[in-house]
Order: sequence, then structure tokens, then C-alpha cells
Amino acid sequence: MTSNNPQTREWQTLSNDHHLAPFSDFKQLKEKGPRIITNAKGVYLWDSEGNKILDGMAGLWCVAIGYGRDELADAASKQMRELPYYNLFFQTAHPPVLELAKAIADIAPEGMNHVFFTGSGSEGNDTMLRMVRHYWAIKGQPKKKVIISRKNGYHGSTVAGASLGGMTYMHEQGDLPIPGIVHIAQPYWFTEGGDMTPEEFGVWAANQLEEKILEVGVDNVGAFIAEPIQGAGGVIIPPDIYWPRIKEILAKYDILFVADEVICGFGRTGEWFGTDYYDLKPDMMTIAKGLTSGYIPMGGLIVRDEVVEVLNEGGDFNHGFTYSGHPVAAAVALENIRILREEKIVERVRTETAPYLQSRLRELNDHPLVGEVRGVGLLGAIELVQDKATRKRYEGKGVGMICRQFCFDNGLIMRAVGDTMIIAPPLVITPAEIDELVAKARKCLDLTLSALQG
Ligand code: PXG
Repeated sequence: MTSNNPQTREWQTLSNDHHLAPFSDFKQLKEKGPRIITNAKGVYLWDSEGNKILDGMAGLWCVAIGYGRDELADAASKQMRELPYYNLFFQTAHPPVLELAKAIADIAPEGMNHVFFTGSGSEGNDTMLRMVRHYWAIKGQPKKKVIISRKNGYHGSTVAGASLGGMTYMHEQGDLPIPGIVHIAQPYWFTEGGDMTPEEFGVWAANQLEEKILEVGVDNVGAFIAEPIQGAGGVIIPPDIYWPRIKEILAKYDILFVADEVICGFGRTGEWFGTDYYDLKPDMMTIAKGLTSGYIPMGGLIVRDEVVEVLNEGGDFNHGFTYSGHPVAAAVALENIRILREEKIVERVRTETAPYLQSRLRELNDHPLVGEVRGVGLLGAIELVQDKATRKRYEGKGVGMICRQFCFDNGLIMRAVGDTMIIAPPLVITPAEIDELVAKARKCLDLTLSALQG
């Protein structure tokens, strides 16, 4: 990369010499050098070369209220001066964590009034696994340990998180999944639906849950965990029939349902939670990302009242983190939720920006490379194909990565998951910024098509 700024090389050298980046090919990154992001405002990022980039991914699905909100910086600064740290372990608490728990209960689905705080989404799911098993043990059913999850779901990168997740490339490293976690098919019609209609496939995919419960034995199954819409797997929106059918199955068997709301939570779908969008009634919900708009790390697990009543009878829950409910993170989350509510950001997504983004994105359906455009709220996916009618991919060409690179070079962050391009912009994106996003996306699709033909 030619550089306008000598500091870029300096930072890249620091990266080469000292930094190990997450989810990266270390050697390849050394050869190329990372792009250095230096500042941000609203929906835009700037790199150390002075390039302005529209962040179509809200960081990593998290910057709900956009970059550069002083109120969050002020909340952190004030809390750091007042009480920068105290733990919640030995029958102590502090005001920000208690006020935050109440603010979350106010927006969570009815009957979900308690929150266990963690430092991340992964830790939230680790907490879930231990809490589910503890719950069943208290109820005198200690055999109900198995958690059913889905292939290509994403639930984090700790040992439990990666095991719960269904990413085979993660399982291959470190002998995962750990025992007691099993996976069923995902409801991804576009690549896995074959000759079935979306409806037929949706029923088939949901029925996999019942088959797995019967195979493992309901006496051994503790919970089913799923993202309402799979994010990292490729913004996979199940066929309409899927969730109603899953709800029927869950009602039939005595197992807990855990919604992983790390991506869908805090307004992404135009409702506060993805489970509101689909009218699911989870027993637990994992949260992170949008909880603090990513300004500071924080995650958690929201727990239904009936589950808490059982836990209340179980003595100590021997689980927690040094940073569970960290006061500075809690103060930032509180301020973030205040802004989401007072500025009616979730309502604006539902009534204005989501319908606009979804209709503008679907205009890309006329592009020769595009096999499907789908989305809900401010989540979107564009499937890149060689043949629209048969949904056949360009085999072995890495089309998604080609397109992603064009996006990077043209001032747009759009992620590639295989040959699926995905977007999840900040919730505060305006219609004019949506126009810019879609125009840039079309340009990059054109450039990708030319590269494939050239
Ligand atoms: N659940 C879901 C649904 C997630 O998307 C986690 C749990 C784990 O959260 P933490 O805070 O531990 O990272 C996530 C995280 C990607 C990507 O490539 C997505 C995530 C993380 C890293 C990369 O889209 N999601």
C-alpha cells in the first residue's frame, strides 16, 4: 500500500513485531499490514491514510448509536472518577449495575427481569451453559445437560462459546465441541434448500430439533440455543414457517430455550430484541454488542423469572468474573440505553430506516451477480452467484473476498461470509447515508463482475 502518512508504516511495524490479531492469518497479515483505523464519527471511519469509509458493519455489529457520542465518554469519565471498580462477589453491589439491570428489565420481554453480567457475549454463553445445568440439577434432573445448537450458528470464541457455535473451522482447532453439545441443521434455504420450497425446507429444518431431542432423549436435554437471525453465519433469515414450528416443538418438550441476542438485541431488527420480532418466548437471552454500542466491553444473560425462582432455591451459583457488571461499563450501557430510548432510535429503525434500506437493497436483485437479497431491520445479505436460476456459485474464485476488497478500496465496509456479502450499519444511519451505501455496493458488484469476466 502506498502511504501518505509515515506513521502508517510505523504502526504496521508495531503490528508485525508485537500484535497477534483475532481471527487472522498471522503470516499473511504481516505481509500485507493491517489498515489502521484512527477515528470515527456517526457512521464513518477514517484510516491513517485519511480515507473516509462508510462503516456498513457498525464495527463488528455493535456500534448501534454510531461513533463519537460524547455522552458515553462523559458517563465513563464520571464513573471512573466516582467508583472505577468494585466487584459484585461478596454481597456487595454498586448503583450503576443495579440501575442498568432495571433499565434492561424495562425493555426486555415480559417476565424477564433479572440480568447476570459478563464481559462479553462469549462469557454470556458460558454463563448460560453453567446456569442451565445448575438449574436442572436444582430441579432434581441433573442428567439434563445436553445443549442443542445449530450448525453455522455463532456463539463466541471461548471453549464453551465455540463449542456451542457450529463453525467447523473453529471446532477443528482445539478439539471442539466439548462433550454435551450437539448441533442440528441451520435454516439456510439459499444454500441448503435444494429442490425444496423455502416453506418445505423451513419445516424440515425445524423438525431437526424434534429429531435431535428424541435421539438424545428429552431427559438428557437441558436447552436449545439459537440466534433469532444468524449473524456471523451470513445473516440467515429462516423461512417464515421456521420459528412458529420451533415454538411448537419447544412447547412439547420440557427444555429451556436460549435466544442468543448478541447481534439481534438492542434494536437491530427494529424491535428491542429479535425474540420480539419473531414473538419467541425465551427462558434466557444472551446480550452484548449493542448493550454498550461497543464503546466498552460488556455482555450478560437475561433470565426469566420462573428460572430465577428455581435458582433462588439452589444455594451458591459458583460462577462469575472479575469484571461482571463493571461499574464503568454499566454506566456506559445505561447512557447508551437512555439514548436509544430518548432518541427513539429503535422506532426510527422500524418505521423509517429499515423499510428504506430493505427496499433500496432489493434493487440490487437486478444485478447479474446477485442471487438473492434478504434482510430484516438493519441487517442485510446479498448472495453472489454465477447462475441466478439455479443458485450456482462461482466455485473456487473467492468472489466474496474480491467484492470485499473492492468495497474496502471504495470507502465501504461490507463483510464477506463466503460468497455472501453482509451489512449491519449503525442504527442511526440516515436515508441519505443508505443511498450512499447502496450506490457503493452496486459499484463494487460491477467491479467484481468485471474482475470475474476479465
Ligand atoms: N453470540 C453471537 C450471536 C455473536 O455474534 C457472540 C455471541 C460472542 O460475543 P463476544 O463479545 O464474545 O465476541 C457473538 C460475537 C463476525 C464476528 O465475524 C461476529 C462476532 C464476533 C467476532 C466476529 O461476524 N459475534
